[in-house]
Amino acid sequence: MPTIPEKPVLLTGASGALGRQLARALATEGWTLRLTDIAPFPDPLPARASFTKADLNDGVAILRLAEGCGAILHFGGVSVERPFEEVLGPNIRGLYHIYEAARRERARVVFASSNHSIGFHERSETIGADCQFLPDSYYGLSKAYGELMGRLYWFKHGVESVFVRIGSCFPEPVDARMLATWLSYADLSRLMQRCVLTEKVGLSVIWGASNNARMTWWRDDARDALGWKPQDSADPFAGQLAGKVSDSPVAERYQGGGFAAMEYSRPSDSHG
Ligand code: 15L
Repeated sequence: MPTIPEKPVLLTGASGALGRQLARALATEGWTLRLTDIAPFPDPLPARASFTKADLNDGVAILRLAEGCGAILHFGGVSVERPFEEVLGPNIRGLYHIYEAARRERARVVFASSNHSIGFHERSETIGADCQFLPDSYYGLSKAYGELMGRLYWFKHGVESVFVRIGSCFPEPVDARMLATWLSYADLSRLMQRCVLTEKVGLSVIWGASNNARMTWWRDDARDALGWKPQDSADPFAGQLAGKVSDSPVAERYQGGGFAAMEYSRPSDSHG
């Protein structure tokens, strides 16, 4: 089984928290990386990596960056809830530039989607990867849009995609919700390796959470086909975090937590 991709891999959002982790981890595996972000890369450049500052709004820059790449790990764009106008450029137009570049290079896209694309599912539900999109924010809506764009480019152009609906990828879980949603950096890095190195992925969806006992919300994804088995777990943090809940009934009701509660104004008599 190969451990190094044949062609360079483009990583967008390289200067963000997850991008920096992946740049370091994948370079250590011997990968040749092309890093890009709108912000400067804050770390020493890893071996075999180059960095180019670019805006996802700039389609020509993205096409150039992707030249000769076999896969695009798309972690760029706005990563939290922002006003619609701020999400539009990087997350909507930028996605189009990523998929156009992938089409031209016949490259695979690994898209950092989010649990916020389905965040209005209730915590009492268990949903499969083919569940309805229920975005909880403009940010979550942009992730659902990205997954739909991937479907368009697969059926129309044969561009493969893995959509990773990331839960909460942080150094450690920090509240009760993350006892379910936490994804360790190491599990993320191992997942990215499987996303790129698996021979065929077609259209695949992965729930991006570690092996957490409280993760009863999500099931039936493509992990077995990709050969990904999360090894870390939020469980050892349960004692200290189980009581760390928010004071918002809306946040506690829905899988998206605080994102669902933000700017929430639905009258209670409109609930089914
Ligand atoms: C995300 O998609 C965000 O990028 C991250 O900041 C967290 O809020 C995470 O979801 C989460 O749901 O915990």
